[in-house]
Amino acid sequence: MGHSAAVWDYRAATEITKDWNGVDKIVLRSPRGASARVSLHGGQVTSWRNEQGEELLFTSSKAIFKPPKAVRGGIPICFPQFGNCGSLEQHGFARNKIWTIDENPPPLGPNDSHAKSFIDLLLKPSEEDLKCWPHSFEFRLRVSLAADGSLALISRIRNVNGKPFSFSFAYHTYLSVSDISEVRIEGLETLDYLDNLCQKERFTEQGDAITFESEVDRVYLSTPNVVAVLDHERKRTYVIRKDGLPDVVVWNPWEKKSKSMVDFGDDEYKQMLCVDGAVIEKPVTLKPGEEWTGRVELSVVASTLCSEQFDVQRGMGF
Ligand code: TA6
Repeated sequence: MGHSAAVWDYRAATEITKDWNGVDKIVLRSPRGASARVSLHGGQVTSWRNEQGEELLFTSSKAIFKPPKAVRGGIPICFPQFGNCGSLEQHGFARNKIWTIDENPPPLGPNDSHAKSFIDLLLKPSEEDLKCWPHSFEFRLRVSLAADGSLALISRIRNVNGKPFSFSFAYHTYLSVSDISEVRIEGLETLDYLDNLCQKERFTEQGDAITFESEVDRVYLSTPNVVAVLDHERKRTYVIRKDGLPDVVVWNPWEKKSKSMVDFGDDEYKQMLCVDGAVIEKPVTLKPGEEWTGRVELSVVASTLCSEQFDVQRGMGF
């Protein structure tokens, strides 16, 4: 599409179609051909493509596209919990609910970007939901695609004057990588993490970039607001900028666990890595009327840049 930015028809930048199960899906487009797709099923980003049309998020070839199972891939929204057991599903119910389009969202903050291709979604508990999680919340999610193709998600969760409640949260982000053994993460060095493979015991990461030779399932704590995932083979680096999300989940199931998941190919662990902006160690507590905001921005840069060159001080492009 040969639009120049000056005449880009932003109305065409956001279109609504139907998903695999007849649920509305929103397509966001940038002037230079990048795109993102968001399903009202779970408020889940199911695709994010660069200007060359390359898919940047992983979705399993065996994903189950049947509610209430969450689609294995994209960016599932995990709320009101992540990784806990108990009466709720392990990663909460938000990703298994049908969201609505929020026609009249309250304005975002002055620092939030006003990308012209965006969608505002809303999730509120049904009477049924209140039986299993008795808290009156409003969850507003803005997904936006900037002119440079970066993808931003802004979650605003408000306690609608019910009793105080606490929650944990994650943008469960399945990144597409060429070969997990050629991938490293920069930005989490020397941090403490909880290891889900050792009963959430606390360890300290060593001093250099994280690489992958076996299953990894960790929650890194008190992390910096910029983390880089370097895909050596594709000479591509994902830069994850976040705000309000102190923790980072890093997960690759490796071979044995891959074979145990029906909605995941036996060898697919080689082409994916979850790096999730999250708030897990210290759940958020909202008093009546209070609101929490969690932002993440995903962008891709050529890996010829070393991490010091990432524009860490660049404002969040929200
Ligand atoms: O820490 C990430 C994790 O909790 C893993 O233990 C694994 O369960 C992964 O999330 C996948 O979760 P999901 O609910 O998407 O199957």
